Amino acid sequence: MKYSPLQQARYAYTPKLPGMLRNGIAEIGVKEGQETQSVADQDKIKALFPNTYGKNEITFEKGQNTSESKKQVVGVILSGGQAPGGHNVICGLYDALKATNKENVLYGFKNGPSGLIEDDVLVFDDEYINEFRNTGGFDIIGSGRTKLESNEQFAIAAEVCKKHGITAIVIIGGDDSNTNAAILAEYFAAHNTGVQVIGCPKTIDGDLKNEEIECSFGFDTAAKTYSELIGNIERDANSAKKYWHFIKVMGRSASHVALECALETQPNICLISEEVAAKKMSLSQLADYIADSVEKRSAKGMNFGVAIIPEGVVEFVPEFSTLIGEINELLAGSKADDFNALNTWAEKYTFIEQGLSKESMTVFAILPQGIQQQLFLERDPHGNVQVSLIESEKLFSALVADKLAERKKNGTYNGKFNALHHFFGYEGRCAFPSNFDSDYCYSLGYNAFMLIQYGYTGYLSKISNLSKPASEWVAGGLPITKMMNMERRHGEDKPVIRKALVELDGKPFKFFEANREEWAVETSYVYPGAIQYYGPAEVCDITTRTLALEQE
Ligand code: FBP
Repeated sequence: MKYSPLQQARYAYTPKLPGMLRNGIAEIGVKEGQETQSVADQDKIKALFPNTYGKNEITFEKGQNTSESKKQVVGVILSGGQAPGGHNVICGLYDALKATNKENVLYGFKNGPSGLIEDDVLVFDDEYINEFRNTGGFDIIGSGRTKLESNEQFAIAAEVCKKHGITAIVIIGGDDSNTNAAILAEYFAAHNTGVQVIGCPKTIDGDLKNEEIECSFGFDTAAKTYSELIGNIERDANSAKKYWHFIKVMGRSASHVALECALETQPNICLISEEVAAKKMSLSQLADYIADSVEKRSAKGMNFGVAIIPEGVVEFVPEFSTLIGEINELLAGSKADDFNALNTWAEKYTFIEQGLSKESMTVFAILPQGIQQQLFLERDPHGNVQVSLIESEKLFSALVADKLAERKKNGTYNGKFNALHHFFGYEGRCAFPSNFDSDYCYSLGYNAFMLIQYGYTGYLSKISNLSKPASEWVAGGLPITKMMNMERRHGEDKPVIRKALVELDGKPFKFFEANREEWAVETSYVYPGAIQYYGPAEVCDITTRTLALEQE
């Protein structure tokens, strides 16, 4: 394999561990904190997790290692979408495991949770793992979105673990995967399998966080990658002065990524889905809001600008989510075949007109035809519209163009509006992890092994104090049940980790809110440039603006 100069250089990078984990395995002691309770629905969660509920919080500290010395055989799984730094979680886990006992073994289950059920596995050794140090991607073992959630699957998992003598499983995933990690931990404990389960918080979306887990890994690198590109586009826009750029950024439902990019680049517009839902904003209001900025800038001679659109925003527009619900109904079961049997768009349009409520038809009618057709093309395996595939950047620019045409007719606007469209998503998920993500992920993996070694199960590996230098980071563990509440999913009440959306009274949003009016009219762009891996710490080791503001 041919390596780029940067990849070769990154092999030599030594990730920074929290100060308390730096003295060698023999000097990592443990301190048990308070007993924990779930964030809500305590009685229900306790009843569902009788063996793993209410455990104590854990902090590691410099001291005598008092863990039991037994051979550990650990299996690791990467679950869900890629996030920069996943390889380093595995490297940290491997290094701690081998530093504790050379005989310890690390298995990697391939292509996500299905690897555990299918017993599709590899054994890590130095040569293999060294290829992946400080690199992006999940190709070290592959990832997948199969969910481990049924007792049948858990029983097979227990058999596979028994076959390999596995003592612990580490699941690297987002809120759903870690919810399932907690359920698996409970199952293994209830069935006396002797297999521990530890989770690690992953997702570029940044929505697996709370008072305890300060951020999920990958968010830092992905947001910085998108911000670099947005900054470059801003500078291009400000040079050519002839385009409005509509940029959709990834983040399936929460707008943390969009908000972070806005804080880093100060664009003219950034929609925040959570605000759209809270204020019950309509598509027309949102289009007017953007058109106001276009008009005001045009009046100052600036027929250019940049608007950031979060990937999931349309789902937060109340009228649009009602429309999606009705379309799902309209095409449920065999009705989809009737629809597909129609030959022309005109026939299909009549079918839609007859099936939708008057209100939803009004929303549907204002959409550009391309988006209308997308709504009927893209279905997930359950037959639902895949909202994340809707080209919302094109939707908003088309709606804004309509608004501007009206304003032109009314004589309030006389500018030029040329829109260009971008989607930044997959570009950011496998970038070389920033120094922050390299260090954070390695620490998460190293720490996960310490939790295993000390016998804990149903815990999330936790590294905190992240806005400070790594030497001041705090390592420990958090019982996953502490983050859970009951939510209605697919018609049933289920125990789940609460998803963290952007808080409208939180400091990151407040900062954005206080500045956005000025950014909408002036050209206040900031150009963050590419992620730097070498150089002064204030350039290379900075965290996100979100984390800095949250921990101010
Ligand atoms: P995870 O929640 O699994 O980390 O994935 C997040 C994400 O990157 C979203 O931002 C995006 O909507 C989605 O994955 C895309 O999924 P896929 O890779 O299946 O196309």
